[in-house]
Amino acid sequence: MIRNFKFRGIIILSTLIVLSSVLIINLTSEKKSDGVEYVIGMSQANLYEPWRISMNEEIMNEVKKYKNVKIIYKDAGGDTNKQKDDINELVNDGADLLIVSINDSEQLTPVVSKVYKSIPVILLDRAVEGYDYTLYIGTDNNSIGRQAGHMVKGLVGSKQGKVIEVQGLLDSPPVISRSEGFREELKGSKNIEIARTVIGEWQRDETEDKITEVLKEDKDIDVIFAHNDYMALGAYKAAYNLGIKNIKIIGVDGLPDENGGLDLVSKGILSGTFTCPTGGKEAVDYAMNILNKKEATPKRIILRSDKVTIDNVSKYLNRKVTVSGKHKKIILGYAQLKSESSWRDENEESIKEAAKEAGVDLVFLESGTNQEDQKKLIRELIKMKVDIISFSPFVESGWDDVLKEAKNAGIPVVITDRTVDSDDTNWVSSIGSDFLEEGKRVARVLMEHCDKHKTNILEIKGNTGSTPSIERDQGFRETIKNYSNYKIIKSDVGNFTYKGGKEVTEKFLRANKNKINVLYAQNDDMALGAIEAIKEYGLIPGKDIIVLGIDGTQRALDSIKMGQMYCTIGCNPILGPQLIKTVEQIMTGNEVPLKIISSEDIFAKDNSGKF
Ligand code: GYE
Repeated sequence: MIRNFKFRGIIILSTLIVLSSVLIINLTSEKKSDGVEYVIGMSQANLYEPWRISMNEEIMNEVKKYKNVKIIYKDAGGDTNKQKDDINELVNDGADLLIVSINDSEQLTPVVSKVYKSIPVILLDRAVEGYDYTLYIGTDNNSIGRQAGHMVKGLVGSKQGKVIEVQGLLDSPPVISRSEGFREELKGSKNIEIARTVIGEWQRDETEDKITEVLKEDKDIDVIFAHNDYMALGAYKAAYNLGIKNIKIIGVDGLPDENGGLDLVSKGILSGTFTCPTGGKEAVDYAMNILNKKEATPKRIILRSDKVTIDNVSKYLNRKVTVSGKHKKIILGYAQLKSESSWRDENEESIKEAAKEAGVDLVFLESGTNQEDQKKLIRELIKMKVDIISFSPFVESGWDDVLKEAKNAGIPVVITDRTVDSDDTNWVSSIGSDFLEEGKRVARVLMEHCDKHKTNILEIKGNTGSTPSIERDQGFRETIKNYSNYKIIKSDVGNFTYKGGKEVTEKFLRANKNKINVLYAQNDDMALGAIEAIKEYGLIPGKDIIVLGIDGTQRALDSIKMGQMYCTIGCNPILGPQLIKTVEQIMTGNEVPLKIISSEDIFAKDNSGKF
């Protein structure tokens, strides 16, 4: 009996295996048979918000350019459980890549993380917790809130002002960020009171009903800031129907179609709106890069959000991007100081190679050692009337003058590697790493490795005032601050050079002997210089002192293999391809992302076999 039962089981199992493989062959052959090479799955949170309808339309229009791509759309109708099912169905139907605009970030994090193990995942608008995705594309919602707050201050002036804030879906990430930015911006304005907060759920009619009730109680409102134009229109209708004409209304999204934000501003219904690009076009563009295994894909792309009022709305309404795809010979000017590190050497090489490969004329000026020297190079490029200028700012502050000179000369500026604290209207795009996260990662690796021991840390920083030096320090300190057994007992400047790292370490060891058991250098060159000093002092790196670095240079990886450095956090120097892609997009009249943030890895002793 048992033998028969087993035999029958084997038959059923093998039938299932045959059937499923036939199905897979069918699917694959079906894809192949109608010339489809790639299937993209698109999971949309809902299609009852105009902004999301616009997102899907953008995706649809972009996908049309690729004859070998099929895209399957799913609409979750605002139901997170349905979105989970939609995503699983798309994967099971053989999608080669998933684009998802998330309904609920927390609930979908494990689902996305699981899919990411098998196919690339592009997140649109809302991210998940952690980094288990290929690429995130969205806007800086805190900045949108701040800009709205700034506009409210301008509309109210110095008199007393009462404001209503209309939020979208309660506790959704964009609502939290927009509201935080909005309220931070208004904190110092004692004459402005946010009298009411209304939850409009992103919907026009719901907002109209709620604002009607509010205005019936209190007509003395000066400004209404709604987190999207759809709700702003609802607020306008409520005020209009009550005969209240003097309330100024601000929205977000800036869609071009009828009753979209641009239309409402041009008709004087809204005092202003802030563009909130959906990222649909960029998602398809990068999806094709990923599927065709083209140059390194960034980890995050932050799209620019512009303020639109009656003064500039026509520019946005008439913006027919003349994407000719063709451009005249581009002359790109790059202003670089004398290289201070092997990272810089690699970065320089990647820019030169990418320009050469793309046929872009590169005027690469390299001299000087400080900000004034770098400004001289930039001014030289302005005089040469290059098409675009790019540079890695030596320090964060003090660039307004030369950036404005380039802007006035009609030369767009792309910031690479490090960033500036100048207003983002003074430059076009920024390409580089998340230095804060790098600092946090070093601390996390340290804490995993020395979780219980008392650790006295020597920190060796890059050049003072540079973004990586500021943010790698901030990220590291933020991560260890609640753990009393991790203590930075000395922080000194090594200027990102091998020599600087060696000298700082020599000086410390002479004065303090082996009072430290961890050395955190903000780049690998300084870490390797420090290791030389540790050995000359008679101590053993990796045993007496754990050495941590950032950059992921080959020499650092070799040092980890030799047991001297413990870890290095990747900081991608290969920014050339992304820079040239951005330069070409600018020259062909395309909108380019405000920030493009690199994807990076961690290289530590316990994963040394992987590199
Ligand atoms: O970490 C360091 C270089 O700006 C990210 O500068 C770059 C840093 C890099 O000197 O090696």
